[in-house]
Amino acid sequence: MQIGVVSLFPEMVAAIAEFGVVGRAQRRELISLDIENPRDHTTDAHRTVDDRPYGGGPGMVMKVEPVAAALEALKSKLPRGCPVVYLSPQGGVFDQATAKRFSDLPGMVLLAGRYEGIDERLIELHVDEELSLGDFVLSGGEIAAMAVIDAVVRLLPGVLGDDESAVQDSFVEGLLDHPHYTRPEEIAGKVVPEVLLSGDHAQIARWRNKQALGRSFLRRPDLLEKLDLSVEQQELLDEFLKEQRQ
Ligand code: 9D3
Repeated sequence: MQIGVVSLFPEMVAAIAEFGVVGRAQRRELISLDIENPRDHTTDAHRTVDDRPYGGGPGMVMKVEPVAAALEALKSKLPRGCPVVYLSPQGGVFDQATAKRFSDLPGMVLLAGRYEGIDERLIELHVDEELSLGDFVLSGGEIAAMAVIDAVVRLLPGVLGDDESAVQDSFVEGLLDHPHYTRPEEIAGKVVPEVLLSGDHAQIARWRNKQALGRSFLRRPDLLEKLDLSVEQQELLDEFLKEQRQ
């Protein structure tokens, strides 16, 4: 997959391709990452990328011409038809389904804003999709672009090893994960649940499914409402809630 990013802080975005899963994907040439700085596409002596908002008010707005030129530079390097995605608090919320959709594309261009955002005409002329990470305030779009890159790249074929595979047991999809434990067996008076030491793989799977359902019910009821629980899952959840009350 060919990924393009427009950012006034290119070094910040480049860091994503140095570490971990995305770093390995770039070294193995499963992805390419091209970053264009609008400042390198200015034509004035001061290299101006922002200006005051028409209508007044605080803050600055990113100018059309340098951002449009940066976008065009990327579009000439990437496959035809790659979507331009603007990261902004006004976008719909990015989720796993969106990550999956992007992972099926040959490329994508991510546009990270700074200041109060970009001139609205850039959105009308060049942006295909506007996405947010959720209802909190960031200082710019770079961290959001990096989150999208991370979520998408780990879904690409061959990026994850068998050990870390993103392919989940279908039973568990749409739920929170179960708790995890490693050695030692006891620490600070806290012990590992006995079933995990039993070697009974059917019972271990049952316990993990029950924990995933119970935690999802308690912490993220919105996730459970989207699912149609099987009779078996409903029984496991009832059992979790009974044990919870004891
Ligand atoms: C007048 C209020 N403005 C500043 C507090 C609004 C504002 C402008 C620009 C708020 C945030 C930003 C920069 N944010 C992003 O570029 C951004 C973002 C976010 O802030 N939260 C969640 N997802 C995203 S995606 C891009």
